[in-house]
Amino acid sequence: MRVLLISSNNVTSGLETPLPLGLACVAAATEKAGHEVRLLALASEATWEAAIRNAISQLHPDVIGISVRNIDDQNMQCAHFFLAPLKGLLAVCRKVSRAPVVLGGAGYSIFPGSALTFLGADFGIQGEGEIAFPALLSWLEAGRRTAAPPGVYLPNRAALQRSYVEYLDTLRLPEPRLWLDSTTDTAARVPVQSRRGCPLDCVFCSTSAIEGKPVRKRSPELVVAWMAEVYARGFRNFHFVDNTFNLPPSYAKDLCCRVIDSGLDLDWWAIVYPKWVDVALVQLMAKAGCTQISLGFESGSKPILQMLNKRFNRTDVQIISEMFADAGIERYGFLLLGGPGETRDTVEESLAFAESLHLDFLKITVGIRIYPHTPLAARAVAEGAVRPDDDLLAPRFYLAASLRDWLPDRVAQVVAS
Ligand code: B12
Ligand code: SF4
Repeated sequence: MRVLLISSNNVTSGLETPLPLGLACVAAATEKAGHEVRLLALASEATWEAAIRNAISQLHPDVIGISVRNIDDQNMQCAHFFLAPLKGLLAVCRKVSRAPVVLGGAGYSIFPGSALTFLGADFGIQGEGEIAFPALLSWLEAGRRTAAPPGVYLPNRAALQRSYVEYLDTLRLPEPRLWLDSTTDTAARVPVQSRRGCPLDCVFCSTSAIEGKPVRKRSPELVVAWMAEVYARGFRNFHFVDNTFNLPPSYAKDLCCRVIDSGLDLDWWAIVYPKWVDVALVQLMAKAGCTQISLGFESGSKPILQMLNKRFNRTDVQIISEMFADAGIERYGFLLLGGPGETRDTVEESLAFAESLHLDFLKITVGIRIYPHTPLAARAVAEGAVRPDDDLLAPRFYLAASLRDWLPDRVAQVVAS
């Protein structure tokens, strides 16, 4: 089959647009299954409509896959809902092609039923696409005679239970030629994924809908061999997109040792959970080329950390933050204010705590995006903050009622100072 894969992430609200690693993974698996594939990354196209028309008239695709990475920008003060412009994109595909349209991607996976209905596509795949998308193509080729493959959503029909690939090595990272062409800026940060899944169950988190809970790993040697291949094309900046780089710590250390042994001169960024970090890991990360980490501690108040189901305390954050500072690694801290139980006192405690860390950068978010099937969603329904039948696709946020008139201004004041 001829397959056109479109990265719809043409977000224009001033956000950094990441290279489409996820879609490239699907492209690699689809090509391996014997199909002809073209990947169109709209983020790098000035005029998306002409780009789609051109691609369709050149390829005459039998199937069009669209990657929906973002639903919104998680910004309660001025929420951008990215699915509305996506409807226009789908309309252009429909106008010039009769190929069925399949949705997938991180954002889509959180809302597999409601996003499919909203966008009016033919199929959707929740979670990783490397197995399910080629399976869907085979099913379409065979004339749809059996039930749709696991993980595939049809309009108004729930999917058969999806499964996860346990050994990620069976899903190879995509070859650079598929998505890093001669026009890609070699200064860009190339996303790299060594693990999938997060078992930590923070009350607001959507990750399990995308990647599942168990941590599934690639062999460190394969990850580093892949980075070397990308490096050989002139890229030295990477971004580990794993949810928790330091989980499990033994794996993180092994990965760093392999990078060090490879002798590659890398500069990379990772997401660190402020627990299970020791000096040895931090030193290995620094030696392997880590220059920046994001440290999502979210709060500096004990009851709020407990309410968010965080497994660390203030002392953990303090000690770990200092370790990274001592190693010369920049720390981007994140506060998430306004959740259940938050009061003016807990907010002030968190702000003072964040200041005491002397971070290199601090992002403060007011209000927590509510995702389906999370403890936060259940709480918001129980408190009457959202209706039980709200599918939460259009962005909804939790903000403690007593803080609504005060917190946004207080944070604006802090940011301005
Ligand atoms: C790393 C990360 C970032 C990094 C990206 C760095 C980089 N250079 O790549 C940074 C920090 C820059 C970032 C920024 C943002 N992010 Co972010 N990010 C992530 C994270 C943790 C991993 C994404 C990733 O790369 N995954 C690895 C790849 C391999 O997986 P994948 O893309 O999901 O692809 C797989 C499947 O989805 C599927 N698939 C993908 N495409 C397709 C297409 C088809 C047709 C099919 C069938 C299947 C399929 O198959 C792929 C392979 O298995 C996710 C959370 C998560 N765990 O997914 C959030 C996430 C995607 N981000 C999110 C958000 C909101 C943002 C921001 C808007 C935040 C902000 N306000 O700035 C910006 C948007 C930036 C932009 N312009 O897109 C949300 C999106 C949900 C939503 N509400 O919209 C997520 C889901 C986090 C969350 N809250 O749950 N992000
Ligand atoms: S640590 Fe991060 S990915 Fe894991 S559950 Fe918490 S917020 Fe989600």
